[in-house]
Amino acid sequence: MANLRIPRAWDRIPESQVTPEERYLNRRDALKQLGVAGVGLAGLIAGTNNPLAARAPQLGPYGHVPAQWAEKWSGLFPAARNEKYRVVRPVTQERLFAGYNNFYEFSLKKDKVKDLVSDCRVHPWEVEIKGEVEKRGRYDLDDLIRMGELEDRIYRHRCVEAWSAVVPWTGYPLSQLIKALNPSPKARFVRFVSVYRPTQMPGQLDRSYPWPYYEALTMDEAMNELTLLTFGLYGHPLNKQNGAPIRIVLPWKYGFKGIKSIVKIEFKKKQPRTFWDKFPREYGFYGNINPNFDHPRWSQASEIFLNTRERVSTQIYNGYGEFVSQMYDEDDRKYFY
Ligand SMILES: Nc1nc2c(c(=O)[nH]1)N[C@H]1C(S)=C(S)[C@@H](COP(=O)(O)O)O[C@H]1N2
Ligand SMILES: [Mo]
Repeated sequence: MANLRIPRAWDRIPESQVTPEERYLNRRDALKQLGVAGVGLAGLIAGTNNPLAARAPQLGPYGHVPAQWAEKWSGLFPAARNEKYRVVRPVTQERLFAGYNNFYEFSLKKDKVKDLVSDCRVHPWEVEIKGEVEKRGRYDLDDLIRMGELEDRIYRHRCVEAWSAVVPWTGYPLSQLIKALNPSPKARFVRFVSVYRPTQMPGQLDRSYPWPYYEALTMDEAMNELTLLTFGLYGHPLNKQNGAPIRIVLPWKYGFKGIKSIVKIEFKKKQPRTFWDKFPREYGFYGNINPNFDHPRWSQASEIFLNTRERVSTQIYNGYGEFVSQMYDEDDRKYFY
């Protein structure tokens, strides 16, 4: 019973917020993690007399929220919603978004990632800051999360493979961290590196990819108000499959730019290479969303909305042109793949 903390995931969700189906799935998942079955135990753990339940932080219902972060950050979640960023389509059910993941470190199969993440340890966690910046060094994530003002933002999410979702993220603008770190005027790009942990991330054993995953932005992009340094989603700390404990979210770019599980942030003079440069026809440096420039192997004119599986039209910059179009030339293909 070493895993007694895990049932907190579902016993704290207010009954009013879950459908009967969700309630069933939550309990079933939690029981599976305990390695037991039977309603008797479920009833016992969920009972209000359980002292563990009383102290429980708010955990997500769809698994693999790191319990240590959920506990340390229980006072920070959920953050206040910033209503400036509005989305017309309905929010994607967490059950869908947490079960359909691109996270090549675990698997190329989107529906399998969630089943492979449980042994990956994401606490404690440090992020190294280096390059053309004053405040270089190693930052404990529990300090880093307090270097900006957390807020909730609902953003559209669009994968380059042409599926899309609407997701409530929790984070703070990357610009707040960058200002606090005081980069030198020579810094014109920001580079990010994901964790390298082949014993816990089976996909990293596939040597056809140049692990660890790395990505980069121009300084203007990194400072843009939309660029969110992200620690949570759906009102709780990030699920492992969604990039725990820290990732980037860029709603006007294809998802591959939104690097997960970051361990290094580097300020650079020259444009850095990215993980995908090894596959030059696949995904470019900018990756801005544009229905008029197709991927070499498929159309980008429309996308499949995960909630309903309906096909909907793609919008330029995913609908965020008012915030970002000034950074690019709309006729230059280099910005749109
Ligand atoms: N480290 C790392 N970051 C990554 C990826 C990855 O495979 N590894 N996939 C990217 C892609 S292609 C997408 S669409 C998003 C998916 O994030 P999600 O699983 O939270 O939807 O993460 C991006 N960040
Ligand atoms: Mo993607």
